Amino acid sequence: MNTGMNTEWGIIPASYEQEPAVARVINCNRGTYKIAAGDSHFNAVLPGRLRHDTVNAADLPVIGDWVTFEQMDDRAIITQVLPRRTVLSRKTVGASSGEQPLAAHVDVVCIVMGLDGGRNYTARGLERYLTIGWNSGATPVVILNKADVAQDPHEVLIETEVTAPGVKIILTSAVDGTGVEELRETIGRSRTAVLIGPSGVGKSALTNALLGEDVIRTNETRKGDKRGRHTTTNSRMYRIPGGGLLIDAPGLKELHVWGDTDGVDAVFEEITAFARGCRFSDCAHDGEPGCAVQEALQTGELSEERYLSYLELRRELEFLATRTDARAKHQEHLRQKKFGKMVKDLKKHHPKYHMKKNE
Ligand SMILES: Nc1nc2c(ncn2[C@@H]2O[C@H](COP(=O)(O)OP(=O)(O)O)[C@@H](O)[C@H]2O)c(=O)[nH]1
Ligand SMILES: [Mg+2]
Ligand SMILES: [Zn+2]
Repeated sequence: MNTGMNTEWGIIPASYEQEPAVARVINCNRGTYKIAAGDSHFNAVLPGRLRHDTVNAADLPVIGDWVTFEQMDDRAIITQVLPRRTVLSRKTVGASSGEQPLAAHVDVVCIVMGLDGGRNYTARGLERYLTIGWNSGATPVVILNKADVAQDPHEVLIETEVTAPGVKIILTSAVDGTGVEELRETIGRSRTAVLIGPSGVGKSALTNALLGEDVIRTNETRKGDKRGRHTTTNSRMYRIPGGGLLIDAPGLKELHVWGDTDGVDAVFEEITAFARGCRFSDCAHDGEPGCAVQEALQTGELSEERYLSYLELRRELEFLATRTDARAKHQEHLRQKKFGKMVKDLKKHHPKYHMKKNE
């Protein structure tokens, strides 16, 4: 299998290695981009035509994307977004049910939670992040940060093993350096990792620890600042000394899951295992006869919280699937309309068609 070409900015997607100008999006801030190819960096823009022709907003470049470009002096014009090998997405905030990609071509999705109490770590929140982590096509990893101030870090570790079965969990502290080397190894040489999680859990502090310098401001420096806690307003990619690429994504206030229900099945591995014993293969585990999941709930083998969370996440994604079908139909309609107009214009202006008419 052709897996693409390895470069200092990661792996160029297969069959595009020979393109003369391929670069990776390393900074993305409200429609302006920074792209990198080898040692060259360019400020890049998207031509209006490309923006206009993109029917689905999710296909516009995001951090981590591979793009082709044309160089214009010291600037670049993005000409194409290459097919994504993996993409981490959430549902757009608000009533619309569109896809909002957060990072493309990632190998490791590091879900950061803070052990300093409060809402910086909840099992239900973690399940949501894990769902989009699995759905991205990359491998999720859980980072339990602020180990230095945790009451009982090892107890949390055991709890997390239940919430995130089969997922690597790393206990870290950006303050005393615990686990930072393990995190560095996990991200590894020439792989792309993204840090996601609620605001204030220490994503920027961990990035600084991995980079060995304070490149990003953490929230502390902004204390008393009215603009508040959301220090990271854009996404950036960093090269970690010794190997690996790291994306520090903006903190998410709300996490609406995106993707299909496979992600949920991966997060709730024990429920998936019980479900193999259900009488009906399409059992929704919501009151059907002969349901092995319900049975496990009765015997206490399955926790009620996990079960309810599972049903809720499945419901959200199933609802999304019906909306997405409708949207896909609409987009296909738009594409056909654009194509129809193109053919009509062509016929109108092309001499061959005029000749035929006059014959
Ligand atoms: N005690 C402790 N504080 C931390 C740790 N990591 C980050 N912090 C603090 O938590 C706050 C939020 O950190 P920041 O990196 O900005 O969080 P982000 O919003 O996830 O990027 C700052 O005041 C950091 O100094 C840690 O491991 N231990
Ligand atoms: Mg930050
Ligand atoms: Zn069932």
